[in-house]
Amino acid sequence: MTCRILTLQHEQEWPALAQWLQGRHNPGNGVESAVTDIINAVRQKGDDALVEYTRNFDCPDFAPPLRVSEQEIAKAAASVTIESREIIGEAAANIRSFHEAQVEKSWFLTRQDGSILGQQVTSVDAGGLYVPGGQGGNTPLVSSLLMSAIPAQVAGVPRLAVFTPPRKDGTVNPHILAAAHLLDIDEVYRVGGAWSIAAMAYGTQTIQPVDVIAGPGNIFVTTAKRMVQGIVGIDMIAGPSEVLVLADSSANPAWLAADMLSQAEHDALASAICITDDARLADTLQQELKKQCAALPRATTAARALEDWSAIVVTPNLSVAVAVANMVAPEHLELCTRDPWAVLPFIRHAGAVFMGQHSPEPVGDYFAGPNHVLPTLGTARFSSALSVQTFCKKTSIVAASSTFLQQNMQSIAALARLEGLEAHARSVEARGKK
Ligand code: HSO
Ligand code: ZN
Repeated sequence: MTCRILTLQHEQEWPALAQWLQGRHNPGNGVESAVTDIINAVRQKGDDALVEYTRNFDCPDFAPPLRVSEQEIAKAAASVTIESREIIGEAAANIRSFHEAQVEKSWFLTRQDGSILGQQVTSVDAGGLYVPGGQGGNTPLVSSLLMSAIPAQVAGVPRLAVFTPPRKDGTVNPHILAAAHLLDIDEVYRVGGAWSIAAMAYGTQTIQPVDVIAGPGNIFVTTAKRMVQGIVGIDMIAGPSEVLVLADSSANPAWLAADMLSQAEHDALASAICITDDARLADTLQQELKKQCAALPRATTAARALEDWSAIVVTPNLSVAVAVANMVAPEHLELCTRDPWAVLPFIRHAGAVFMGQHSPEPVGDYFAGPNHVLPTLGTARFSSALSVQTFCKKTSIVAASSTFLQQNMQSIAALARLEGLEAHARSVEARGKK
């Protein structure tokens, strides 16, 4: 019960590996039509639909209110240990200082003719933050709340609303509430699933719609986000977790196995790949994976991910390993080589890169500061981590001077007439008349 070893010899074999991993993308039969029904029900019945779905999927005795009261949030925050609160606070501070460096300023430039042109950055008015309850409440992703809320706060979003599924007894995990409390967020709904995404996009009797929805979720949540995209903005379509470890003979196989398992334990559809130029390392790593996986509390999930979507890939040299890694464009890329900084310039596509032996991926999941909501399934070829920009937009500013208008009036009118748009031409020419 461990993952396969593949030996890549010929260049033609590389794309197949990347394509195979995309196979995890398939949402399976029925997901899209089920989600369409859910969205329609929420649009028609509002809060009643939310209560009904929550009863059916999360908590059989669920009853309104949907919103968690401020007293409940404060009480839950007080109920967790001081150590937990301090650790959450430390992580939050690291995440905040990293995201503060992402802030983009508005800018203006002045032309010789006195015109001013610019780009003004503003945040959206409201963000909806999804926090997965995690497989029956077993893995409440407290860190994911920090990762979506903090960039939104740094962007200056005035209203943030958190959505998370209740546990079987109708309550929300106290650590999630403690994190919300620490971040001064008081709008929390004990509503999850695809129906919460519909509520965020369209609103209900008691829930105001938002402008951007962010945060990871299961296939139903993700499919719902894809369907409401355009009505609202979304951070990304995030798939199951993945890590690609690029290693040479200097790497420690026990550590590599531990890092691969850290992603494998997330989800049976998670993927953990090691690409190495050292065939001996591949064998030892395979043994380590077997041994360490068996000793994990979530061994069944991790073993499925290892068997189905993971591999140790042996390449003739390190540059082939880099080429294959770029083709996969993984969510997380660990460079466990003698000189990771020498490899970095050749990395073209990855959500986040972890440099060297002392940067195991979970450091980034929780604490380093960069965001852990990252592009998956090869989408790192064209997209980036959740960031302050997820919650911002840019407005172009045009302040033409009269000199500019007089000098360019004829050209503008000519272009307008070339397009057959006479009213456009007259709009500028009107300014030329005395
Ligand atoms: N590795 C996950 C994020 C996470 N890990 C949250 C632990 N908690 C994203 O791929
Ligand atoms: Zn993780």
